[in-house]
Amino acid sequence: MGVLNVTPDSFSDGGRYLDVDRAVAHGLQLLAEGAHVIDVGGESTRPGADPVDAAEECRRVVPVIEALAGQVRVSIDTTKAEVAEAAVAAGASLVNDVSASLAPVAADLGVGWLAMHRQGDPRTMQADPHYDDVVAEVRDQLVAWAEAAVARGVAEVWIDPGIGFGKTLDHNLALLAHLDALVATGYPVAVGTSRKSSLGTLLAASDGVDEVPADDRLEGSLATATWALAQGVRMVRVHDVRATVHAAAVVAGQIETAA
Ligand code: HH2
Repeated sequence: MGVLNVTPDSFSDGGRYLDVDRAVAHGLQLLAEGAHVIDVGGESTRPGADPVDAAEECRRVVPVIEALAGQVRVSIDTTKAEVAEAAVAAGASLVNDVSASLAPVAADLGVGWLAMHRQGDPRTMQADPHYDDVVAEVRDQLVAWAEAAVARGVAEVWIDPGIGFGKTLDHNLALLAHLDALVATGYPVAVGTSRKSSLGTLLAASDGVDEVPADDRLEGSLATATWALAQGVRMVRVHDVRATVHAAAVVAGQIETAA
């Protein structure tokens, strides 16, 4: 899943693809690089981000989805029913839902639904996240949402632990270390680590700085994406599609040879 943020303020690519033509060209480039799904978003979910109204979000994403949908599967990264409806009318066939609240909408629209775990909302979620057992709590919550969505009639349900959404570095590492617990639920698992702040902290240790910037986190993004795929995760949400496809092909070759 290639990331296409049509926003002024996303943490790593904000402002780059606000123009429709540039956004579409980037989406097509991600397709050419090997993406199977293009995830179009019109509102940043980064910690502290300001909310955007539905009309503005639709204005950003609908023309981009209309241009891409005939050529590649498109998901809509939104938390608003109105935006999901407009995006599906424009050709999107998967609702990527970081609020895990849009299962009824996906059921009505007859499209897939990706439920991501998040503790708190973007403005406050990194203030003081707490779990007694982060892996069990995230897994149980995701399974409860997924079962409810299936009962409502959603035919395609994905689960995602929501790396960085109301989680400390240790929470993120525990979830990545135990992705097998999510895979064992039987629901297809998606994960997004690409360029995230935990990687900035981890990569900084060897550089002797506090945090490496978002555009210098490729090694961490590739290491975590290939780790996730090797654990049985079915989809990784990434900015650097070409590098991820290459890294994943090498790891897949090793796994096949070893089997
Ligand atoms: N992470 C982000 C946004 N959407 N969706 C899923 N399913 N999983 C994720 O981990 C995830 C997501 C945050 O990254 P990004 O889109 O690059 O930045 P921003 O939210 O600032 O637009």
